[in-house]
Amino acid sequence: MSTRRFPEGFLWGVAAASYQVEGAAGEDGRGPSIWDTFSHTPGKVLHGHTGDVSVDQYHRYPEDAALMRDLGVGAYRFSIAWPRVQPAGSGAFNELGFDYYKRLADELHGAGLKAVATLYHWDLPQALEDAGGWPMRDTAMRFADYAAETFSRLGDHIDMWITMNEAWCSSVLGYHIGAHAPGRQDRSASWAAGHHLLLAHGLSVQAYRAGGGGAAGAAPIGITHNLETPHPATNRTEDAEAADRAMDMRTRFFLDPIIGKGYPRRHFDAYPGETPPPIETGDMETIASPVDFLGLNFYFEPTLAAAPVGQDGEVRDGVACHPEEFREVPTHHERTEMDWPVTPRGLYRHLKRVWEHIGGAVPLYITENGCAMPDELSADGLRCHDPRRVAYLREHFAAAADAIADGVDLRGYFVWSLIDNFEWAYGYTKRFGIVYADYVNQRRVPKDSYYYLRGVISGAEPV
Ligand code: IFM
Repeated sequence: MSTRRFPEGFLWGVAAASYQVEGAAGEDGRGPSIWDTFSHTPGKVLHGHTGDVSVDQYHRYPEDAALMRDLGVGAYRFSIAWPRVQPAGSGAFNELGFDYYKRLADELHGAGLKAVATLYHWDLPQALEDAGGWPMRDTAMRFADYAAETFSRLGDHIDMWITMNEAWCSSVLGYHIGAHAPGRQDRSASWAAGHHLLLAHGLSVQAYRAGGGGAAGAAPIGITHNLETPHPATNRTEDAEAADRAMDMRTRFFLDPIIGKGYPRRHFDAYPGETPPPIETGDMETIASPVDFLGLNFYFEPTLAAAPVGQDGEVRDGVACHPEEFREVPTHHERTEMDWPVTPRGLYRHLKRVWEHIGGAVPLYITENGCAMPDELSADGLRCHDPRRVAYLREHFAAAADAIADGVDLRGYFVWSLIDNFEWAYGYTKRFGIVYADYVNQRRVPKDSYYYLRGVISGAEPV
């Protein structure tokens, strides 16, 4: 029997994000976001799915809070939809939007949970995208205003703040690859977007420290990244170098400025025809404003090999080219419905490497971890057996416990997700929840993984 333990006070939680679960897209004065526009554009999201209704958490949050109370978690990580509280992204704020998040936080507190709020989980007000979006510096200024107002209106209700979720996705998937809203394809624009997302983070931390945090201004504030610490496919030097190069955009670009190390310049040098991010005097100091913790979203550890530089689809000497000198190689690992490899020991390595990279400067939280599996309801409709998710969680929990035992200051772990939801460009085709969502009648059915997590939290299940 395993003797692994999580420390006293370890914060267990579940996570979700506004556009993925709230629905109520046109209610109570909410403005349109880039994800409304994107999902309503034919061909952008599988089957034309949208977040218009989703799992209707906007109306069903009491039921979801009760599920979390019975689960025994200490916190719910949700996000605030910027266009719900400031419909046009500048100018007037919407009282009804703030009211919703107050009700949600009160319900969570009543259920014995902490309210962990993310200020930006990708739903940029459409009006700001119309004005140029994240590649424009002004968007960071608008975010700082939105953040300051939100701190002062909701400060008494929120126990922990996260400024940004996965700025890599917003900048690279949104402005370079185009698979996410707003669907643009321009690498220089994505670098500018990345810089402005980080600047927006730094400005909002400064606003918070300057006293915008309300009575609860003592709540910790941090940022969540989906960093990658890839594994080289072989021990050949070129593969090790490729794995290291991949860390420039995926990890160093987003993490190093936060810890005061600036951008990895060699990354921009590798693309001489393109424009590096537009950095103004003082920006790097702003971005490096001290945070209280770093949130990490971890799903898998990629295995990378060197690849000849070329366009996607180009093949040279029998090897597929890649625009960035590295390619992901197939491995023996089990794969999830997202076609992501299941690499729990990769989580151990990731935590250790990030912890060493930041020199132990701030505590870590796993703010997302989970998997999409082919879940189905039992014949009687009362259960959902998801043994592969249970195994996935068990192995990742073990890896996290081992990292703690080996010196990493990991303070909490949020499973993604509380409930099946809108998985961005995949619509509702990927189920990440530990609670099954019946999208026809909005019935919630806890999966076996829900009961497993409950056992881990109560101590009944060994890790
Ligand atoms: O659903 C997403 C979430 O919004 C951000 N992190 C990854 C999850 C799974 O793809």
